[in-house]
Amino acid sequence: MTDLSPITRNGKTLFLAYDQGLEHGPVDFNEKNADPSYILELANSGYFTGFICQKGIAKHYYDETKHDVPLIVKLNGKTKLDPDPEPYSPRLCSVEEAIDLGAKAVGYTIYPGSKHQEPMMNDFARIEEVAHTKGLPVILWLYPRGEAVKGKEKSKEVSVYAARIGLELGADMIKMYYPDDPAVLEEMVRVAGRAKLLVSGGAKQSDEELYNTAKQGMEHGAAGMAVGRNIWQAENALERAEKLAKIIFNEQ
Ligand code: FBP
Repeated sequence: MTDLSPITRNGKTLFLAYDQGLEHGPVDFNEKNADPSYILELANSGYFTGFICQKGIAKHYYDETKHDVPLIVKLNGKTKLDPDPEPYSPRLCSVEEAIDLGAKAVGYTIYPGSKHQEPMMNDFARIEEVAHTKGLPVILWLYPRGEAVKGKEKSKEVSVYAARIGLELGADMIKMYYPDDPAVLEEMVRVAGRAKLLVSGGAKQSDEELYNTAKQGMEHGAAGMAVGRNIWQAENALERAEKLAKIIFNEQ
């Protein structure tokens, strides 16, 4: 079993995600949060068990002597400029390069249902093998997409199948959207077995909505959250981080 202690607290997880500059483009940013130094300050506040970014941000901004928050390098990614409705996320970084940058874990996205799922699965298999040989936890983003699952991305059938894919492929943690139904989440957690399920933050939510997502997720078996925009786009980013940490780590 991979040692997950470097990226968990009380066995639970709260990651700050900052790969949206590649995935969505600068449209997500304002002057303050376009600056990776500001995001790393937030990530280093003590509330997070990991900071997720692409290799360029890690290379230019992450400093192991200054930042205590564990680094998680995303090994693949895509842009919104690609017109293909069947998403493909190519590999952009190796496990070895991520380790050299200081990574304590690596991340990878697969889009189950996409016509291109096979090369992503093959690539992930290689990454999983190398990372685990080196003792690094592997986090798999599983976002059902493409014509085959259109309109069913958050359905019980597809969500539960996608969660199981994470276990079958050897991920330590899987990151998925909250399915909007606690019973479906429980089923996803059940079929994911020993692969821990993390709930994604998604687009803007109010304070109450965000805390409710966290509470519901934790009550129904999730092992934590990976949040991006709902933290660093918020005026009260640190207050939100503190509150999420209390919910997730069960600290009063
Ligand atoms: P957010 O909390 O900002 O949604 O980030 C989570 C995340 O998984 C990021 O890691 C990734 O960049 C983004 O969502 C992908 O969003 P999508 O593919 O849904 O546009």
